[in-house]
Amino acid sequence: MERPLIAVLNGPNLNMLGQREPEIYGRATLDDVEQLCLRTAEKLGLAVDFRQTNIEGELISWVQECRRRARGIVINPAGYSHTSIALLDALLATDLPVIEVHISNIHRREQFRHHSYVSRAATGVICGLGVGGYSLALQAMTDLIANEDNR
Ligand code: CA2
Repeated sequence: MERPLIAVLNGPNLNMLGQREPEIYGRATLDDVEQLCLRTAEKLGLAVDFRQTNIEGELISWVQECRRRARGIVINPAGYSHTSIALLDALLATDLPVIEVHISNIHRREQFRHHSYVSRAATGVICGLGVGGYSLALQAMTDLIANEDNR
């Protein structure tokens, strides 16, 4: 049987992971995060399409594409979490389970990071657990998909 495809989408500046601000985001690079997701997916029997963009419209187009091809979306919208109603609308239109991931605990940081528009479209939110949050999100997604299949 074909493995369910999960899109793991990353927003702006996450390509710089591991290169600056290690006290906030740790030392893992985005390539390390992709490897972690691929290893986790292998164990869970999922397929992963891992992407990063610095362009809001591109992120929105990828979310729209997921409607046809993916069973779920794991997304770290980065700065767009706090600004983008357009990204929220795209996620709401997918009707897919969405798990929002933040590497840092946005609630312990500046006030402007405490609110995420995207959370309104999220089945669940994981924040503050470092890059391990991506792996946890894939585990949670496995359960969400299994529950859909057993309905
Ligand atoms: O904690 C997270 O994962 C964030 O989504 C990361 C975003 C930030 O705007 C959110 O409030 C929380 C920032 C991504 C930029 O990542 C960098 C990593 C290393 C160096 C510079 C930026």
